[in-house]
Amino acid sequence: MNDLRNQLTKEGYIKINNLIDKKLLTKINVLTTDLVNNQTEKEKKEQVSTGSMISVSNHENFLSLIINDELLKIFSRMGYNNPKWSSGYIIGKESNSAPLYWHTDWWAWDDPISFSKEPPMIFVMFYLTNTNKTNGCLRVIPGSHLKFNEVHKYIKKHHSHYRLYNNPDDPVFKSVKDELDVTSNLGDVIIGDGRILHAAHPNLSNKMRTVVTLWYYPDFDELPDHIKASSEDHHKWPKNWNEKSLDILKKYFPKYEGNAKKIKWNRIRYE
Ligand SMILES: O=C(O)CCC(=O)C(=O)O
Repeated sequence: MNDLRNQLTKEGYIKINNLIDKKLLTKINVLTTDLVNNQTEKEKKEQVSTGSMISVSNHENFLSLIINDELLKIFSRMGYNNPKWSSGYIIGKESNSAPLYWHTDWWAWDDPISFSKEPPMIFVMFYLTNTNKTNGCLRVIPGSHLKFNEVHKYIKKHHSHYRLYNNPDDPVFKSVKDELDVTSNLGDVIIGDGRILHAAHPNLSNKMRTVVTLWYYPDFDELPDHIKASSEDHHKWPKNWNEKSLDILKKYFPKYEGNAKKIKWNRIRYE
């Protein structure tokens, strides 16, 4: 196994510096800033802790990140030669906004696959500005994709509850001793095991801080049938893209046509 794959397996995340064309990201940032600013007051109130949650499937321009040659080369270096993309969000944290709560992105915590060494699902984060502790960079608990951590015990409710940021004193928003800040520069990507505990600092700067997070199944075809079947609820096939873009996306979109029974989603790890 190569270094990147080793590090992802051991720590639960990796950062690749200077991978994505900065001009492309700057253009995308203009679009995302518009989209975030155009949210309704209701949407803003429902997403105080996360910041905006706008699906990339609504906008064709995100194909350049979803099927990005440089990213695919990294996947291939890691031995992921047949990755499938499932969904993604534009997460814009406005100036002076709240911290993001501790969470994992994985959804099958009742299933034994959750405790396998290899990541069933990964996230790829493209931050559209440089990030640091002041403007809301990512924080992670290295190793928590595999090992149970005290912070797992803090997470008791569904995301929709924590998003409201009703109780800023809840420990899900707080810094913890095992956490590590993952700062980034424009052009870097952060790839993480979907099971790792992660959060973000509040954005205390006077500028918007946006990340585009995309989720992939690095080895979809190797997953057990009931996981493939259940994963469908995560997939966001775009409705309004043109035929050419959909045709490109098709090859990277997960497909399961068997009859396996879906399992119940569980986003909370209890042990
Ligand atoms: O907003 C961030 O910095 C992190 C986003 C995140 O945790 C996620 O997309 O799962």
